[in-house]
Amino acid sequence: MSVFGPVLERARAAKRVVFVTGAGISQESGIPTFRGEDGLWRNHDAMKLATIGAFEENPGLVWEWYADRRKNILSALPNPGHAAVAELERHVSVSVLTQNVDGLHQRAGSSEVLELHGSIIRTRCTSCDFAQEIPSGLPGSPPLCGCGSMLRPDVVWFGEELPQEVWSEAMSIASGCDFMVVAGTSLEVSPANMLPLQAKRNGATLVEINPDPTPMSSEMDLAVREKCSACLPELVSAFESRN
Ligand code: BV8
Ligand code: ZN
Repeated sequence: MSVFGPVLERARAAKRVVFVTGAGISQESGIPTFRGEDGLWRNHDAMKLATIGAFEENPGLVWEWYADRRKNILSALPNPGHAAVAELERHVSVSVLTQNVDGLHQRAGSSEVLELHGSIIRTRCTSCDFAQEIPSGLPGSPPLCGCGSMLRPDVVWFGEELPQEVWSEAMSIASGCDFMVVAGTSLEVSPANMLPLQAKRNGATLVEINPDPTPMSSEMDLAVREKCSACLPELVSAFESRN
């Protein structure tokens, strides 16, 4: 019996599947989560570093922290969890609303990915609209834009608003889906943690994939207490047997 047994029929009948993912789906690619024992919060207080205040106070330290994380991310590979999400597109329409900034869903082949918290692979200017994939080996920490202002990682820091167009698109995708998989996220961070309730309000079936419970586990139709890479490939076969 598949772990997805209780929701198999609804999975097979689904027209639009949405994944809301967090650091947990990338943990098996060797990228530390935020709150786990190997978490980023452990070595640095990421709550303090992932903020505009920290960058204004010590741009060099924040830039180095991101450069360090980016190096690890660029050498990481998508894992079977990311691959299964991408594979599912062969059977049903799939959108990925990710809190991750590591680009691994795209590298695994997912075609519709909304980066709610931006991307560590992109840099943008703190004053003009210059933005680009990180050019390697830029001098300076942080490097300067052609306009003379500092460059910064193109991520959303705590206390910063999510890009308006990304957020409203994510809300409309969540409202329009009939099956949502919440994978690898503690659902601690808002407003991303509002997406599952938005989907549920509009009649979607909610599945949580997380070895640990989250504050929204009681809202889920099914909680799979497993790691993403262990069970997501099984979800794909559930859709496959539909065709
Ligand atoms: C906003 C980019 C409004 C940067 C990130 C009090 C004080 C200050 C702020 C607040 C506050 N209360 C609420 C807030 C708002 C704040 C917030 O939610 N804070 C939380 C911490 C309480 N939110 C914001 O500030 C947001 N903006 O609200 O703006 C506004 C309005 C008007 C004007 C101005 C502002 C912006 C939030 C975005 C922050 N940026 N990332 C960077 O990466 O450096 S968030 C960061 O945390 C990452 O994106 C990460 O993804 C995200 C959430 O964490 P998770 O992904 O869930 O990761 P976590 O480690 O927590 O959990 C991993 C889970 O996976 C665990 O449950 C684990 O069990 C599981 N797991 C582990 N291994 C596996 C697994 N599951 C499956 N398989 C496995 N193998
Ligand atoms: Zn500039």
